[in-house]
Amino acid sequence: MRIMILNGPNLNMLGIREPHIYGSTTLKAIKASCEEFAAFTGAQLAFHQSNHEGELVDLIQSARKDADALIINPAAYSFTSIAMYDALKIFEGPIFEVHISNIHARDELHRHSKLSAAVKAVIAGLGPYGYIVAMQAAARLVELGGRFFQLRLERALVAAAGDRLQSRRTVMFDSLLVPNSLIFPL
Ligand code: CA2
Repeated sequence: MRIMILNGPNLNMLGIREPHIYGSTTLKAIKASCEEFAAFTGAQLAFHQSNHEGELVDLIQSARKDADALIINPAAYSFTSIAMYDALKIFEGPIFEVHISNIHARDELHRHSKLSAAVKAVIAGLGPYGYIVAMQAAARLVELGGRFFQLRLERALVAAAGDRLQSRRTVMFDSLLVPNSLIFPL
C-alpha cells in the first residue's frame, strides 16, 4: 500500500515556534515516526511539506497515480483553499484530514475547514499521534480489511518486545493493538 502524507504552510516550523499551541515535536520527528510505522506495516510512504498552494495542488494531483491513500494536514489552507478542495475531490482513494490541534476549540479563524467535505475522516486534537491514527485507518481501509494488518502489527509488537525496548515506538504502537473482535468495519 502506498500512502502520501502532505503538510501545508508553516508546519515546517513545528516544535520551533508556538509550542504552547502545536507542541514541541518537530515535523522531522513526525516524519520519522510515520516512516517507522510505514516500515512496520509494510506500507510505502511519501511525506511532503510545502508552503505553496499550487505545489500542494500538484502533489494532490500526483497522488492519483502515486498513492492509494492520502493523509493531509492542510494547515491554514484548510480554511481558504477551493483549489485544494477541487483537487481532493478528484482523488479516488480515502483521504484523511489531520490537525494536530483541535480546530473546533480554536478561534473563529481556525474553526471551519473547507476541505473536510472532500475527505473520508478528520482527526483533530490528538497531536502528532493523529498522523499514526490516520495511517492505521488508511491501511485498514485500503488493503487489509483489518485482519492481515492486525497480524502484522502483532508481529511488529512481538519484535519490539523481544528487543526489550521501552521506547516511544513501543508505547505508541501498543495503543493500536486491539482484539480483532473490537475492530469495527470502516
Ligand atoms: O493543528 C493543526 O495541525 C493545524 O492544521 C495547524 C495550522 C493551523 O492553521 C490550523 O488551524 C490547525 C497552523 C500550522 C502552523 O504551524 C506553526 C507551527 C509553529 C509555529 C507557527 C505555526
